[in-house]
Amino acid sequence: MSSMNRAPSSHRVALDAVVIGAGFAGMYMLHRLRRLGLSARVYERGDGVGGTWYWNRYPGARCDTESVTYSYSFDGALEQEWEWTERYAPQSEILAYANHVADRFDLRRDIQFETSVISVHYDDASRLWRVTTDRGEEVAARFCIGAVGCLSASVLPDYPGLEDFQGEWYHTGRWPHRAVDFRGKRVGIVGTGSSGVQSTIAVAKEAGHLHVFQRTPNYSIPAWNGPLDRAAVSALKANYGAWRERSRYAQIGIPFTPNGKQAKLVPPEERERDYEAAWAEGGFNFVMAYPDLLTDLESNRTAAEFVERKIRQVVKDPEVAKLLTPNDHPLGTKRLCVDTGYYETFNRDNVTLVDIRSAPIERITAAGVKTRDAEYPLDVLIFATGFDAITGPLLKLGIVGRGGESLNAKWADGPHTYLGIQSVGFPNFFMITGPGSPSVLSNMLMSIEQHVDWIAGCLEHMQRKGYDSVEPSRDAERAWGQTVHEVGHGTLYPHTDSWYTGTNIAGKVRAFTPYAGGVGTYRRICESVVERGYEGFEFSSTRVAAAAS
Ligand code: NA7
Repeated sequence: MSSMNRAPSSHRVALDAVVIGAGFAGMYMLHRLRRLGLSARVYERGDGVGGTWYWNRYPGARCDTESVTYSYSFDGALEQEWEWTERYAPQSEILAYANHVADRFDLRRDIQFETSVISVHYDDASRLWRVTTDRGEEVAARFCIGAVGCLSASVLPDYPGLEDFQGEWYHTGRWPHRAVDFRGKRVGIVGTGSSGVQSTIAVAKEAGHLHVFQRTPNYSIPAWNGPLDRAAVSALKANYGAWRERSRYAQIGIPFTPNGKQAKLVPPEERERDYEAAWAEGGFNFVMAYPDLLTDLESNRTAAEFVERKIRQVVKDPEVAKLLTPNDHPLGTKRLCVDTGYYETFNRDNVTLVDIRSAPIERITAAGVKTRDAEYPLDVLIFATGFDAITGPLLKLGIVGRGGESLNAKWADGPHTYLGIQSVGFPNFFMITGPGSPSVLSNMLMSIEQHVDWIAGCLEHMQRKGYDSVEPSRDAERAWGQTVHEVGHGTLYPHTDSWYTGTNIAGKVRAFTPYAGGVGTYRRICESVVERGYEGFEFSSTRVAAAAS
């Protein structure tokens, strides 16, 4: 698939920009860099575009944001011509869309596939980034853009014995490029986050028997997925611009009109009606039913109790229903799951829920999984055990900035960024949906576009002014870090163990890193920074002595 295939090794190529990752962020970044007349190369470790949607090919993989919303808005013809078939697009269709975009904008000729970046070093003397790949190649570039995604560094549990297992095993985030046959087989899934929920539903339909190993139950909201109504899509497309604009300024990048009430103050019968309506609508907007569900514990409990009642109504075995009922965190503070038929799956005769909180997995054996209480023989074992999220992919790049300071050292106590776009000490290094931006608390495509547009605007500004370097000021970074912390701690998120807070990774510092003030508020902040002459950023030039615009 690669048009650049194997590049000559050990060549030093001077480029304007290197982009790391050819997912939706890297693809659109490349497109914008070209429009600025800049030379760019994208390095991508996979053999195709699509990022998250390239890797997560597990059965049932599907986007939790509706397809008409989770798509690029930068090109009117593109959004008109592409036809989504389902309300929530399956992975295969999103990957087809990514490939369509790559072809349509002729992106592949500047993407080097099957190439991993292994180090990214800033050269103080030349003021260039030196990017090294696993193919022994080193390129020098003025700008480097980390388009590595928030959920791309998959993690396996460290149970002993995996090497002894005689069956097949897979991680959902590294699924093979071939169909895995579950028919008649004994299958185990470890993990009940979004990937576990989606794969459980799909695998249960095929497997001989499925054991779901659950450590922590999470809340799942119905998607009510199904074919898209063509007339409704045509009506939306006739006025797509207005829909996109609403997305851009909505709380999570998905159009929604909040009702403005505090859940806990609403009379119970009225609240029940509101929750029923939100449940019938389905998806993430359930947690938006009242604006205080993620900031007020008492209000949150009202929504949580509603979902808990739904679980009891759907799941026939009361013991299984109890096990599936979350009991250690407010609704939505672990990433909400969105499903079509998850709780119903546990009514099937060929599905067993195994509580590994009370009887933990002790080891993987040749035959299967051994918990404290029993051994489960398996033919296929699926790890839906998640990712080193948000900071993980950036910290794996081996980034060393000005004066030899590594990003890993600088972020040892948690990430420090200005707007989630740049970090002091790493001039001309940009992050797309980095920590300190709404990142995972948003419709990712909308947030990706916003960052790419912002970065492209900044580079254009530098071209106009003759600057060749940009970096935030220490004060701006410190103040933004404080803002992210305060806004985050005004919510219920930081108190829950989750990948949002980094507690799923042993030894990772606990920090709630996304900006939780909303996609729209964040966008306005970024816009006002530009309006004030890139307030908080410091520009310089080897040609023009300048400290700010
Ligand atoms: P998540 O949401 O991190 O879920 C991982 C699941 O795996 C979760 O239920 C974990 O339980 C469980 N897990 C992780 N490690 C272990 C071990 N060692 N033993 C048992 N269970 C374990 O990852 P997903 O891939 O589902 O979703 C990631 C995001 O991708 C998703 O939110 C969407 O944005 C798309 P825990 O809760 O830690 O007890």
